[in-house]
Amino acid sequence: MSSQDHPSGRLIKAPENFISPEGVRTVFAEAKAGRRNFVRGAFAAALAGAAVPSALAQANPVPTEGGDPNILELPAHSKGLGQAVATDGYGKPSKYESNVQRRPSPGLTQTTQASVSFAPLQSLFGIVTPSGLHFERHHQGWWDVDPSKHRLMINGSDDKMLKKPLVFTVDEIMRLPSVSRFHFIECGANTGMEWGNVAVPTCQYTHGMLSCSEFTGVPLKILLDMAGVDYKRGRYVLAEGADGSSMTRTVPMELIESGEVFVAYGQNGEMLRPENGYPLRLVVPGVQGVSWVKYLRRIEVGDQPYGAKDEAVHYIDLMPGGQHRQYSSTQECKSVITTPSGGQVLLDNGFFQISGLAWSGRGKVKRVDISVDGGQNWKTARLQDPVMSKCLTRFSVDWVWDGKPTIVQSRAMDETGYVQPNYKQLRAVRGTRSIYHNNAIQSWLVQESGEVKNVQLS
Ligand SMILES: Nc1nc2c(c(=O)[nH]1)N[C@H]1C(S)=C(S)[C@@H](COP(=O)(O)O)O[C@H]1N2
Ligand SMILES: [Mo]
Repeated sequence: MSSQDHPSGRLIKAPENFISPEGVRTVFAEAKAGRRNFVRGAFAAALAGAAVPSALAQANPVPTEGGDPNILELPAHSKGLGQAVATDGYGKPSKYESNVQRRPSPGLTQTTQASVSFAPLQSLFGIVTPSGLHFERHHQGWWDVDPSKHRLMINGSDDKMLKKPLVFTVDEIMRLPSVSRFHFIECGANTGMEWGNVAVPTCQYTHGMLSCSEFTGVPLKILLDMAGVDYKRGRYVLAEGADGSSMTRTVPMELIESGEVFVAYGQNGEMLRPENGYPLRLVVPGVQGVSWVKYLRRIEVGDQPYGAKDEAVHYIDLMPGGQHRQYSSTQECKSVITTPSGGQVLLDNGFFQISGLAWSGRGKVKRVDISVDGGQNWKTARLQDPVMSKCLTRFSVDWVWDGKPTIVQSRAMDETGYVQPNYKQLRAVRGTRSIYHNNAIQSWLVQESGEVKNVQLS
């Protein structure tokens, strides 16, 4: 199909700017009662009030007669002298892109330190998340830690686990042989608000606890080898962060022996951002975000899982029948269409490129199928190179919207053959009361008005 055969559809971006700081405070104050309903209500009210003006402001229609002044009248930037080099020693995005922001979800948490901000997936291209837009999850606020004072200790749970406990400075870590790899990080609670029913309006909030970077660092195996770890005894490590949240997580030794787990200092070509764990964080590809311990200060080698608070009380899956599932760390195959997605408005019938992201904690994405009729028919999407293991993959498919209401969905498959489930399949196994590891197929309803809405098919 050629796009020339069809008029290209114009689209209004998702109105992510719609909740004022004051509105957010109000939502916080009232969020305690019936949280899910309240959050949904607040979004609906804010959308109704603010979406239309901001949407109109975004449009700059081309005049139908008299010529286009944007061409006919030379703008200042074509006539005058531009700004000097290094006006800004560290460059920033265009002022016209100021609504592309990571955002907290109103009413989700009681404090802003033990909280989360969501990456604006609907505004991003390709697979890399700009570091300043990387989602954040802090249990006790973030710190800008002085790297000259930061230390990483390697010790054993007893004398037999390793020959010699070691302490590294950041400089010492940075002298060692390094790797740079692209990986996604997804919080196990991503899409968690949607377990029971539809809760939030846009893909920033449904899927934005997801980001992807090129991380640089030293394989943890190298550090453990230097300490003379006994790999027969030491089958687990405990990773500990330096912030006040006492974040500690068990990582099985197989993952470390495979060479995949590394102690990162780099993110997208520069040092890690403070919000993301500067100066050192653990990268555990494919595993839920909580194990990617930030401000990493200690690795203890032991012979059994540690059952730390963030493994015994939090980050466990509530299963049907009152069962709990512990240590379900892998992020299973998942995908989401980012255009068109909730909160956006399609202004015309005609050609659109459907585009989105797919990922799997078990390896490469093998295939993504798209349905534009609520799951009756599926068409295989294009995967954009590079397709990398445990990394986001960008997919797209050409689509001509006939103006009728329809539901668009994406369904990813990974190289193990695992297929992303729909909500019915997922709930049959997992019930509806969990928070973590919701990887169900996302449905976006394109209404006749062109407005796109988050819906769930039962
Ligand atoms: N030290 C420390 N590490 C931490 C956390 C934290 O609060 N403190 N949060 C964890 C959780 S739950 C997630 S999802 C990821 C989030 O990483 P990000 O903030 O870089 O997106 O960091 C993990 N590592
Ligand atoms: Mo998380």
